[in-house]
Amino acid sequence: MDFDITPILDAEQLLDKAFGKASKKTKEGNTELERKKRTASAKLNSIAHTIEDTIGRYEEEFPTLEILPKFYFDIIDIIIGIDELKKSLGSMNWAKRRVKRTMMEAAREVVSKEDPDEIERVRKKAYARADSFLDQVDEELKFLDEARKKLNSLPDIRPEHPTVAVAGYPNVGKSELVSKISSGKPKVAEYPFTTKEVGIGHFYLGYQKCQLLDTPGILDRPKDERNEIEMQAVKALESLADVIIFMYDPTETCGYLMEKQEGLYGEVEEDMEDIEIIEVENKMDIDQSETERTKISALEGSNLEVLKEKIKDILSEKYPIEKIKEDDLEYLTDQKGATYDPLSDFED
Ligand SMILES: Nc1nc2c(ncn2[C@@H]2O[C@H](COP(=O)(O)OP(=O)(O)O)[C@@H](O)[C@H]2O)c(=O)[nH]1
Ligand SMILES: [Mg+2]
Repeated sequence: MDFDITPILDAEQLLDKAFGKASKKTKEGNTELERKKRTASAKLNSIAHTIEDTIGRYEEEFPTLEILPKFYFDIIDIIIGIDELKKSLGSMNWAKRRVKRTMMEAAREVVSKEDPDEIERVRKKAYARADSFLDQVDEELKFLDEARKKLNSLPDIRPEHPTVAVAGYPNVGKSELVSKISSGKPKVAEYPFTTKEVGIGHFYLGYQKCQLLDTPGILDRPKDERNEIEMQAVKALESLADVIIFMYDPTETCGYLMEKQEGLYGEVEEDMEDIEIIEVENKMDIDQSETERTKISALEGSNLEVLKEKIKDILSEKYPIEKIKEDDLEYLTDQKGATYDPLSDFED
């Protein structure tokens, strides 16, 4: 999802906007009194509409929490707080409705007055009340503007696409794999809960677009080294990932003994209870072990097709990945052996 929420004005800015527009409203009338009535009424209506439209747009642009994919719900809870977000959206809606009602009532009252001073008094009182309602939600408006900045900066991860996450200790070759398997250059994104950058790549199985995620700071170290937020992030990832590639470096040039790497595997397996894990040993160009695990070299790109087949086998149970014929494969493959991205011209 790619959020693009417009900046949210605080109370003062909203009032400036609404009062400013209203100040330009004037109406004609057969008598001076009628002109004053109609002008005051038009100003009050204008304020009601400006506030309703502006706040209404904010409400529309924020995601509907009830239908949000679980991954985003979890992420928003981590970086913003679902309860605070709900409360702030509720307050903003309250202010919108109060301002509208106050303006409408005042507009009606103005029409019934026969004294120009009375008309001004009613109008001014309504302005003061609008000011007060919006002032009461100023903090919430400011909170929502911070929230929308966080949402807008989230990397564009699509929960509807099959997702593969790569786990394993630092330096085993996760980023290298993401970049070698991806059909384009992986995007680098920042999540507020990890100091390290997350690599996001895409590849195609048949016509099915799949996401590939590097997960630094989350599944690259033992539990007892993860903080509370990283634990929550692991939960969020669990609702997103369909397959985990757990990468070992049997050469141990990454700096972690195989015994430690196997220990981490055990923890990832526990955390990602319902998710299938493919165990992969990287750096086969340097050395290979005797185990049954899939051997690859991310650096040299060796055996990546074998790995992709394994991913496909798991994913095809959940997603409609059609079996493509050899002919099609040839057509889809360019000289370098990279899979042609058939949908690249139709990027969403
Ligand atoms: N020889 C060899 N080196 C590799 C291979 N894959 C990654 N590396 C190297 O291992 C180091 C760490 O790789 P990186 O992808 O950054 O690991 P990450 O921390 O798990 O993301 C880099 O210097 C890579 O060039 C491989 O298949 N063979
Ligand atoms: Mg990395």
